[in-house]
Amino acid sequence: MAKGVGAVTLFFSTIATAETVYEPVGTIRPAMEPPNDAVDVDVLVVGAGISGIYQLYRALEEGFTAQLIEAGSGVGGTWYWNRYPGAQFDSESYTYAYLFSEELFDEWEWHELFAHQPEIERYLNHVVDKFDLRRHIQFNARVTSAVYDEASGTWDVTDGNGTPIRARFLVAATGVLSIPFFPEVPGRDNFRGEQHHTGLWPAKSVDFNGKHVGVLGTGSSGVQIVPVIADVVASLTVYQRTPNWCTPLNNSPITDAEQASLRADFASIRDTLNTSVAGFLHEPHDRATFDDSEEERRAFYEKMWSSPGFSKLTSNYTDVLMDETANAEWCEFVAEKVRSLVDDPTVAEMLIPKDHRFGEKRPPFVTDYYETFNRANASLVDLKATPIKRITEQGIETANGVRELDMIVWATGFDFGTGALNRMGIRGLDGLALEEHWADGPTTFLGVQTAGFPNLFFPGGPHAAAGNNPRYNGDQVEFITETLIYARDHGFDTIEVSPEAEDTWTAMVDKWAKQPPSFTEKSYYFGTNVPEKPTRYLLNAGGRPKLFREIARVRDTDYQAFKLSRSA
Ligand code: NA7
Repeated sequence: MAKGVGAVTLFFSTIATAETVYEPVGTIRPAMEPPNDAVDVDVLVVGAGISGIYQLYRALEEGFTAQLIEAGSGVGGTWYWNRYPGAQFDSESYTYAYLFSEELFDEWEWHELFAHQPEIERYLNHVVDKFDLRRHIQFNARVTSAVYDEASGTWDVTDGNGTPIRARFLVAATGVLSIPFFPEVPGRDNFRGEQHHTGLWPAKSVDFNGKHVGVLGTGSSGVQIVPVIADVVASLTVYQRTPNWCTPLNNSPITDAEQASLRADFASIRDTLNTSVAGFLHEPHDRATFDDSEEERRAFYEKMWSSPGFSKLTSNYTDVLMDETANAEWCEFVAEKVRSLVDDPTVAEMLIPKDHRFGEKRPPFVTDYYETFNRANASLVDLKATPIKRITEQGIETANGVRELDMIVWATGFDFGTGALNRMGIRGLDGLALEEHWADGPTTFLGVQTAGFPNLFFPGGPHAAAGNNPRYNGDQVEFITETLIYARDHGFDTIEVSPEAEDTWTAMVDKWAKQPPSFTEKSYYFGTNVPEKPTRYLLNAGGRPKLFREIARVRDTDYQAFKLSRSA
């Protein structure tokens, strides 16, 4: 499609007026009515990740005209950009996937309990094609400015190609892990070899064969890539500032019998996932640590060690995150495992966290990570003992000298939560800049709206998930869609949360962020990984129960938390 105002207007007016354009595909219904004359589109979604795709689907299903713009050239969001070797789910595949269509659930067979990135990307492409969403998506378009026009109650959005779009509602589904963070290490541009950030991994295949590779960072991304490339590289140097409590992912193929039972159990799986506290299927345990004898505890810890992914958090002893002694005992068990897996006792000690307890930071899940350090070609550098001085043309210089490298992998994380939203040029009432409104950290209502920015929603952004992300983000998309329907049914076209409702929700988040079990400020969930970012909790510390309760209250009080009006 040609770029420019005319082309975009034509595109939107075509989809809005020709009923036949919406051929019934999947469960999407035809557009019910043409859009308001003042706008090109009712709902403009930004970002083709899991939340954005779902929001596009729901908006169309409810008869709104909708369009999605995406910076990448394909769908997937996080699962499009993070295509580094080893990238994979650590929530069970079928619990992370969409649940809105039983037909989709039935026909898609996940090959692994924890799918790898290529399969995830294939799945999301399948969803987009099955429900005929692709023609509503404009790729290679990054939003550079979104300005609210109070008179018309609409958003004027421009992308990097200069294409303007006027939307009634702007849904920024831009994700929490979309702005890669590079630490301020002098000389990064001087390096003559290849360098890649895990969160911006190139689409073309990266050749590790016979190369001397340095991996910086040992969060979830670093510990996933390390064991996968170890076989082919000439040497692998892992630069670790802080070790994490890594436990086995315990991935496995999904057998035909398991596929059949997943299909048969769809309704109960969906019900559990739609209501469970953390969005997983894992059964919570019913015993506290010291209810059991030492021998029973040992056997239980072994069971946990062999259990899939997050069950070490969700199905562990009930007090493991609450009670210091209980936590310390589980940590000691994990530490012993590390010592048993790593041949060199000095390296094993380096890999055992000393500055935080299990669950105080987001725990990564691993496959053969610890064992990698038994290889002759792998080594671990402790950056606390020997900090990086600079990147040179040849490699990385620490207090111990320069290690020459062919490639540097930056697995150094993200400007989490607010990074993307604060960079979109969002201007609300009276030209208020979102990044100024949030200068001390984000303030939201339900993690979907902020006062002063009418008709702007941001599912899956700050104050959203703490658990299996698509489940929480899906709750928010559902709530946003319901709110748009409510406004339409009552003749309103402007929706803005009241400052009081926002203050109450934000105060709840800030209060609960400090209650155990909680992440510490060492966690990037407080933004402390990015210099000069305000230290403020970026998730919904009240979790899903508080979200459900507040959504019910909004319904029961006839949307009192919002100012609903009709634009001039
Ligand atoms: P994370 O979990 O934020 O990990 C980033 C890693 O990079 C972590 O080990 C950091 O060490 C390290 N880092 C950051 N800055 C530096 C500097 N300046 N020097 C050395 N090391 C540094 O990001 P991931 O991509 O691994 O995971 C993000 C999420 O993706 C994850 O939680 C899952 O949800 C999936 P630190 O711990 O700060 O000392």
